[in-house]
Amino acid sequence: MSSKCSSHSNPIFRSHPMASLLVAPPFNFAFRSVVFLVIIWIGLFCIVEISAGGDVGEVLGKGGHKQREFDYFKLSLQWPGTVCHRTRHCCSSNGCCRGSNAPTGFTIHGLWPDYNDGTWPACCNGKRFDVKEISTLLGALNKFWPSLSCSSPSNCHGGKGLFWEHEWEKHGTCASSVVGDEYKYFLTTLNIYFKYNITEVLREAGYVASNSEKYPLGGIISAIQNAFHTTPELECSGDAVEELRLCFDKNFKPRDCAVDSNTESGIVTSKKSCPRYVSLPDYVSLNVGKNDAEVSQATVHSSI
Ligand code: U2P
Repeated sequence: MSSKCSSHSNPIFRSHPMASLLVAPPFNFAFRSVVFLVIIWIGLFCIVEISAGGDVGEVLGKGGHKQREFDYFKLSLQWPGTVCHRTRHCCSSNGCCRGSNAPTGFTIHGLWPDYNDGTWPACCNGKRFDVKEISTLLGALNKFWPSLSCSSPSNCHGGKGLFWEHEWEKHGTCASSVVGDEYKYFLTTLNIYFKYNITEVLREAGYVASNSEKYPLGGIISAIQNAFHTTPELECSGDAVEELRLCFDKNFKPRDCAVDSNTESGIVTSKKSCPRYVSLPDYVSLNVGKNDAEVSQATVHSSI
């Protein structure tokens, strides 16, 4: 018996590109279910990534999941003259907005435990940041580890908070086997930053903040190699140096950073790559008020 409803006899089913979906209901259902599940899975993955401030290379440990022990430290510094250039409006928590008290040399971004394969753990033990634990360090932190933005970065618990909260919860909790608790994470980072004074090394080599000079990238790298026997990692925004990173083994002896896929003999080739000649822009600070440094300190104290 020939059926008039047979797909073979119906020209619509034969010619329409979606015909195969229409003629095979069980397959159609299974296929749609798979697509649906894949979409849900991708969505959930994105939510977790975004809420932890995820980046390529990050091994997530939301909820304090155990992650493998890290291999080395990366001290990441930011050049305010470049970062602050993005400031469109001011607020008291933004170090760029301190008028004549705005930072002029490299400030701390974070001390990051990293893996040799170019990835890093994040959000490790589920502990929460408590600003009271670092109350005695706030003067130094405001000066040398300021936020250079008005936005509140994510913490590891689905919320937002201070820049220090983001750095400690995301990175510091993964370094506790070596550095210890929250207070020690900040103290250790400040000490390393003071000991390996990149701004000073560059100044001595003649590389100072300027809005007119361009410096050879090779010269900057050599100055640091000569001073600390290690090769820094550099990131730029255009030709302006934005970040400079120094790596250390777990005894805080300088070592080279893991070669990431974007790096080729010290010259980074990603979109943040530095050209052969770079600048160290001088920042003309926006001003939130006449006593900006105090405003910033007060902001932190009031949240204790
Ligand atoms: O480079 C973009 C962001 O990725 C995170 N990062 C990068 C390199 C690395 O070795 N470790 C690491 O964590 C940083 O994220 P943040 O701490 O700012 O959230 C970096 O800014």
